[in-house]
Amino acid sequence: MYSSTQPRPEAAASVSPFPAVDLRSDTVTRPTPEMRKAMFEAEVGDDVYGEDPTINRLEQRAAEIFGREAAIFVPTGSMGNQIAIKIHTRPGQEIICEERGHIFNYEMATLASFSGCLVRPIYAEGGILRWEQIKKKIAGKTYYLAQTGLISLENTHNMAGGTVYPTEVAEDICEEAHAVGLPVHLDGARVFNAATALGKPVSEITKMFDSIMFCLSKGLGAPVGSLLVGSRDFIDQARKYRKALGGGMRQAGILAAAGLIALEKMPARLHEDHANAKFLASQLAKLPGIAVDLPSVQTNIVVVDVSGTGMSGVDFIRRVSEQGLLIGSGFGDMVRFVTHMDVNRAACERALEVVRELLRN
Ligand code: TLP
Repeated sequence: MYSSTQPRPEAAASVSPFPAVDLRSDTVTRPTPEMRKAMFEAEVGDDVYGEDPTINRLEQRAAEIFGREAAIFVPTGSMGNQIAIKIHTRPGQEIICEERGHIFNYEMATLASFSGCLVRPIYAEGGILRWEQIKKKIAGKTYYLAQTGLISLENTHNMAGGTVYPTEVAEDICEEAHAVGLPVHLDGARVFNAATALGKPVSEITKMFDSIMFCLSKGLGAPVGSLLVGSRDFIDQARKYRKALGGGMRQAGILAAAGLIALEKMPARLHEDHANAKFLASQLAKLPGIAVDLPSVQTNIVVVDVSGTGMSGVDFIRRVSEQGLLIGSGFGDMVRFVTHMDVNRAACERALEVVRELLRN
């Protein structure tokens, strides 16, 4: 783990003569010229008063695209997830999610500090939970057991390598959970990547969930923002908790203007990132000491095990960063390559050359 005074290995400065290839995350993209123009020209108002026309348009479009009653703009995916958890649960309850899930590992234990809940994690092959596993972890209806309050799924599953829930598996979980009175939240930070991989609209693959969070600032390329989508009543409650968390913004239409372009136009190009990720994975798999589970590379994330190279994940990341390739860390000696709109095939080739060169030496 890294302290605040210690730089993360993936943040190391590049000494390569080439511009860095940044595959740490799809969060690193810069807004397109069209987004910047729209931000410059955005019509704005005070969103805490509900008076920002661009925010209102973005929320309405998100609700329409997901086939739901309402949506709310939030600054980050983490805030969207945590607001949903707060609404669905009561203090003292448990949340079931996959062991490598973002809400459990990367949201600063906010589900404990803000909602008073614990996680009941389950490890699932490829990050894809099945109802058979979940049902065994639901607390019995006994007064001395913390009760299960929520099931949360992640689609795509980030740290499992961008894996996609087969629609029938997710629907089975929702159906069975609802039958025992449990809500199901979707951490859909990259749900448009999932929809692209499945060749289905997001409205179809999310229709059984009680709430959905999705990010504009991952593969869709917006500089800031996520949306929480659900029923009118749910979103009315979310507005209250967004304010409680300090997420009530004012002339945020500046951000929503870029978000609208991300939402309307960027899903259509995600297949390019998926093709680049598959290309990277297939080439990395040929290199000595690097283990890649090729079938798990379904979207824009490639998680590989570098322990066979004799280097730790941290060392591997540092060594490639010195040659201008920035990649991210995963669990243990796993490292993560994420493709996005600011890296093309040539940049992927260059990234591969850096890894090949490192392993040659
Ligand atoms: N993920 C980030 C890091 O925090 C790991 C990344 O680079 O992938 N859900 C999922 C599945 C996510 O991957 C992320 C961000 C979030 C939620 C939170 O989004 P933000 O960063 O907007 O709070």
